[in-house]
Amino acid sequence: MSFAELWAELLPLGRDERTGGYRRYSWTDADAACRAWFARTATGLGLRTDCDRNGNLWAWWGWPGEHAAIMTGSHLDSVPDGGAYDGPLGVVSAFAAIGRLRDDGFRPARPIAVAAFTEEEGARFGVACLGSRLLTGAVDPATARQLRDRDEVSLAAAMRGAGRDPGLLGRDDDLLANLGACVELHIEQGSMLADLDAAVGVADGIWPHGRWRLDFTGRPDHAGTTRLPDRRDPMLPFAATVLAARAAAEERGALATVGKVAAEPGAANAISATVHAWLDARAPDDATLAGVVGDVWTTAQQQAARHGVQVARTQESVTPAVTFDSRLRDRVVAVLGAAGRPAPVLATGAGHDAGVLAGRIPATMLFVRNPTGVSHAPAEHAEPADCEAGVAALATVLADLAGQ
Ligand code: HGY
Ligand code: MN
Ligand code: MN
Repeated sequence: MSFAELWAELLPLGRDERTGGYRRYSWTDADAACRAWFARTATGLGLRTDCDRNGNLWAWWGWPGEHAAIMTGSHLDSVPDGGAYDGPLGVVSAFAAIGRLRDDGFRPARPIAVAAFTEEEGARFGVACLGSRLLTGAVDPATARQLRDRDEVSLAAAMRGAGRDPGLLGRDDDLLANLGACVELHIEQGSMLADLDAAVGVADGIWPHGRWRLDFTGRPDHAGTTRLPDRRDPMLPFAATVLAARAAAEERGALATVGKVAAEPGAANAISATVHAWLDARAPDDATLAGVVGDVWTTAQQQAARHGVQVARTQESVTPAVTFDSRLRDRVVAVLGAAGRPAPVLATGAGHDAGVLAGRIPATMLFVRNPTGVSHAPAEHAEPADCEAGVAALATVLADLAGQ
């Protein structure tokens, strides 16, 4: 099947009609529909499919064992009202590239595996790249089983509800031993390729980044009768903390965002009891990231004390700086150049499963041009011709890496 046909089949799954965004959260009905699409597509290509102990999906061209596989793919889950391309572009392109190699009569000397990692966005259970972190042992399985979504459903319960055994979660060295290298294709989540007038780029590294939950606990009371000096309003230190995040990012040349907040109990005419806020921070190096988070935390504590509010901080996930394997990167750049597809090398502030796997196996990424740079939003887009260029580039790279 062509890229366009595969893309069209996946496109309606998990799409919210009102916003036009995707709500593909792990272990939900939308996720199950995406998983069924993955299995159907892989089977149609004659690939053997498998779900690993951590819920990640695999499709194998050739048998793992004698030679370590070249793995590609990405993820199918989304942020709330995410775009169509972040994740799925890498999975669809992987299947399309394999179809193209098959049609060209290519016979891999080493296996090729397509992966779809679970909960890459951490949109339901809070930990980004949860599936690849569990696979590599970067997350403790007992802790992961206890993660809870906004309705207090644990990951263990959600997996059981989807027919999976959460008792099997954890580092999987046998599977990792079958993987020789990772090449994840992804839409660019910025506009560097558009500025460079290039359809496809190669990743150099990923900025260190992480997310932290801040819980401000005050005293709920009446909005119309409580005198201002008597209030312990958690909204006030929260608001100061949002502004501090912006200031710290500006001062240190970093990025900091509070994109999610929940005030409880949430009455318009009452002072809140608690405010939960999530800080996402990213920086060019680990020390700068620590500086930003330290600045924000200092303000949160000072402002909480000033307003008689308690504040607590929980680190939900942190990924240190990733520098992708330079030999693999150079080889990919050379192979694409030789094929008449020159690809510039880019760094990114967005996190990826390839960045987690890079700690265990040589990894690299291909980026596909995003004309506006918008991502994590319904307007995220890539032109069909650029998607085809991505498939061609991925097929070229896979033929090189799996051909000997
Ligand atoms: O949030 C990220 O950086 C990625 O898009 N998951
Ligand atoms: Mn994303
Ligand atoms: Mn992604």
